[in-house]
Amino acid sequence: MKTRVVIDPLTRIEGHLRVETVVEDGVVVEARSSGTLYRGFEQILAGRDPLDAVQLTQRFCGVCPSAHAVASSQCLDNAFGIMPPDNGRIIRNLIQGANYIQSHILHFYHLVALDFVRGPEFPPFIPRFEADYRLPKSTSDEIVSHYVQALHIRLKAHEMSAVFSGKMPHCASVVPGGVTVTPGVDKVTTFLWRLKELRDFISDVYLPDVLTVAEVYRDYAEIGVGCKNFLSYGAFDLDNEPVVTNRRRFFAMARYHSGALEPLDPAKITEDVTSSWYRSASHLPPAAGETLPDPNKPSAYSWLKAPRYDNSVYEVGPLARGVIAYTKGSNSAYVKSIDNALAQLRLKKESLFSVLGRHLCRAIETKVLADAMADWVLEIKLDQPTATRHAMPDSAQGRGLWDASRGALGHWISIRNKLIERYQAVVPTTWNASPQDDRGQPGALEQALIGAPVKDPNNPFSVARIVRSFDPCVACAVHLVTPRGRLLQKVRVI
Ligand code: NFE
Ligand code: MG
Repeated sequence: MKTRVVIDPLTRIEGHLRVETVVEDGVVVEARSSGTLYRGFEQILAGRDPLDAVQLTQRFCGVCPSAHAVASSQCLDNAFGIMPPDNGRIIRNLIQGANYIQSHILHFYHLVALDFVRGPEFPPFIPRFEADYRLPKSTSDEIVSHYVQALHIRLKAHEMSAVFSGKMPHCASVVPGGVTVTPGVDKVTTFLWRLKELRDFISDVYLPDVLTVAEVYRDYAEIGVGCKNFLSYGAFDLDNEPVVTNRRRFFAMARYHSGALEPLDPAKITEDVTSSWYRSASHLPPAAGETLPDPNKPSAYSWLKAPRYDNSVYEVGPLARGVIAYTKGSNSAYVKSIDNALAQLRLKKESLFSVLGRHLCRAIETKVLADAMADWVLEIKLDQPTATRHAMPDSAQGRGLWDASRGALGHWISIRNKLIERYQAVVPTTWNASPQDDRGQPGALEQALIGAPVKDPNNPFSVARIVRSFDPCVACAVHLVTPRGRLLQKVRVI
């Protein structure tokens, strides 16, 4: 018997995501992921001063504004033909690093832990799917206490960012050419002090909690597998090479396709709109992208477009970065941490392609990154400049390719008469939660759902766990808000 299971909206994520599955004999056989908001930022940007893009694109989202600040300023660096000096590069990395840390801690404790840990009997811990809580009460209570501690820790990460970004969310200091902040001993020590507290929390609380949950939910190392193609633009620049595909990054730019690492050619990225509510042409590269809404398009079911690389579906995010780092082997701390986690959980490398693999890689990269940031902050040279000057060209094109915490983030600009002629962003959740493309291939999240077990269609907790393992953010992904009914959680079984 076929049963249609609709979760709309899928809660505890940013924005409104609707997930519809068809379940047959206890297994998902069809899945549709729909971004249900249209935002229209790309239209807002057209005709404005290019320098506004760094501030306006940060308003896509309050969770990952730092990534938009960096991608947008790198997009303008590229259009202006400039690169930041070392200090500008390092301080952008530190601002972005602070945001990865807070975002990953937010994801585990506040967006996902309650899928696995039974909280107390009052909001926000209820309502919930009532099934499959496996941890003893004492362990659950301890992780719930860390849920509260994590709220304070995220504040520290925001403060750490604000030392150099001026404020959080929505940084003030990131500009084309670098950053406007003047570093001093006071800022470096304040940053280091906050970082020490965060590193202690990551090593002593966050990573152990993820491993504790993983141990009792080891079957989720085989659930939510996905397309097994991974793409990352990389992040955290280690040199000032102008050509981004040649630049050395702490997380490497690469693709993992059919089990092997391949270079990434950004010219092969296009966005299909057959299943999306747009009347613009399908299969356009983002640099020539158009965003013309058509809410009555019959073939469509999402406001998200479907980004594809060389017509293939790719997953982006911490698992993509983890698989690339592990296969490449050049980031030894990352490789070692993944090996340790797999050994502790008695899992094979292939188990990374799963719900658990996404959570493990997210926690591990938080530690590896926070450790590296302690070295980076000491590379700042207090008497050196932090920004390179630019001249506004009459006409230019630029692109910024950079991994946000949730994965590959691209900004593309076209400048004409010193104004923005066209601005396009392709964000991580658009890659992951995309609908079917022109060839009918389901998106990465849809593929992860197909084949998943759903024992009781009235209680589809496995679907929620798979979706949330991607850390979807629909605010980022569709860029306008239309009012909708404020349903807390609706599970419709037809
Ligand atoms: Ni709204 Fe974002 C990140 C970006 S996700 S959180 O990380 O860019 O699509
Ligand atoms: Mg877009």
